[in-house]
Amino acid sequence: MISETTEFKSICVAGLGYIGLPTAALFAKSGIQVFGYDVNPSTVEIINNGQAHIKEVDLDGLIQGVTANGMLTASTKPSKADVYILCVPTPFSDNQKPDLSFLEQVLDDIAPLIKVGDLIIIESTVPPGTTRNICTLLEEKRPDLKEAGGAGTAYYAAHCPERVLPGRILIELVQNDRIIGGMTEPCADKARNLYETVVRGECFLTTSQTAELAKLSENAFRDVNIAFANELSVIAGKLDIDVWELISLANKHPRVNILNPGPGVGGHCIAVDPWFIVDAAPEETKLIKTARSINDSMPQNVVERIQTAAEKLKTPKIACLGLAFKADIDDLRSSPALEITEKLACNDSYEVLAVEPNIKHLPSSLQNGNVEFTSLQDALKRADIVALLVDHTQFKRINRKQLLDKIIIDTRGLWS
Ligand code: SAJ
Repeated sequence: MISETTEFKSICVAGLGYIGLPTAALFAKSGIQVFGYDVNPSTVEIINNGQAHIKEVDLDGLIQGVTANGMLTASTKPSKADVYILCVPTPFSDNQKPDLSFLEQVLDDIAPLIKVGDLIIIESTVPPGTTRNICTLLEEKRPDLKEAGGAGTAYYAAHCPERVLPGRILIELVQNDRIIGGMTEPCADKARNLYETVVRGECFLTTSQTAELAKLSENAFRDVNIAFANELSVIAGKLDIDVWELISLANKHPRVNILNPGPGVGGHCIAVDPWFIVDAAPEETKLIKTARSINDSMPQNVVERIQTAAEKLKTPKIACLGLAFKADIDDLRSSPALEITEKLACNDSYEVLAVEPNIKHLPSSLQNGNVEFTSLQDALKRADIVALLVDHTQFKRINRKQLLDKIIIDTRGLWS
């Protein structure tokens, strides 16, 4: 049923990934007709069959419901709508420059469909100034929109960054506060009206450029703080001090809250977004750059610890527990655990036992001779060295007696 309380009757969501699909489903559930659009035909097929192609808490049931009642349909082509929400990836290229090609492709696709009064929202994380540049590009493709007054008059445009945590996406999409960065004030007002149909958190209005930098700053803040914890773990290792005890004691101070060290920072957000700030202000980002390089050096640091332990053994059997970039998800993108396992797999004298309860097959980068995809119990039985790379729930339940005769490399502080 189409909601009677909203001025928006239809939304076209571009990019049906970790953000686009839950966002599309949530709006569809609120009673707005949603047309999802993704370049990947198999993604489209799976969604139209009523399933989610990604693993996320409670998403399967939601997709089943909104596709069954026709409120969400997926296609490889965009459809005309009142609102266009852009949720495509914005990675960086090899030289750490932002790659906005997916965003520009979507703009090419939707530009002919946009009509006077439509709202365009960029949810993808983007470098400062991108929303303005996208509007300029749109107006080059559609001079009629420029002649009719451009952004804020002929059409509306805003950057409304997503801020949700994988594993809690459906909860956080509704509960988190939202930054609404309008190209103009009427643009921000219009975008707020849209989000207020599903968001229970507060919507804070600002300019598109401030919203862009705010989103990048959130992730850079976390990156810098994790880098501090990681640097401490290297220092503590050198001084033979237990970093977990150290941090827990330091955190007893009322104004200290050190994050958790780990095998590095993965995923497609925190490990990427700080580079967008560096690109915008290369000379002024010394701390942000250093944090990135500390976090990027952690997988190699873990590999060296495992190599040192393996030197004592004739034919080392190494269990790599976890491949995902963090606990209880199936996402292997930029995963430090995967990078560590790949590096170990390059050594022919090792037998590598890879355990990842959230996936069904090994990724292609690990499909070579000395890596075996196996169960947790099998790996624990056979391994000489157990490297805990991800703190998945299943690993938290391991009976400590099973580890007594093993060399343990615990990168997550589970067995400290
Ligand atoms: N990590 C640590 N130590 C910690 C916390 C995290 O090593 O104390 C590692 C994780 O293991 C993982 C990486 O950092 O490899 C990133 O994990 P995360 O849980 O910190 O963040 P993401 O990438 O899942 O989601 C982040 C969130 N941003 C912030 O918390 C500021 C999320 O709210 C954003 O929506 C998301 O990025 C995004 O899409 O930008």
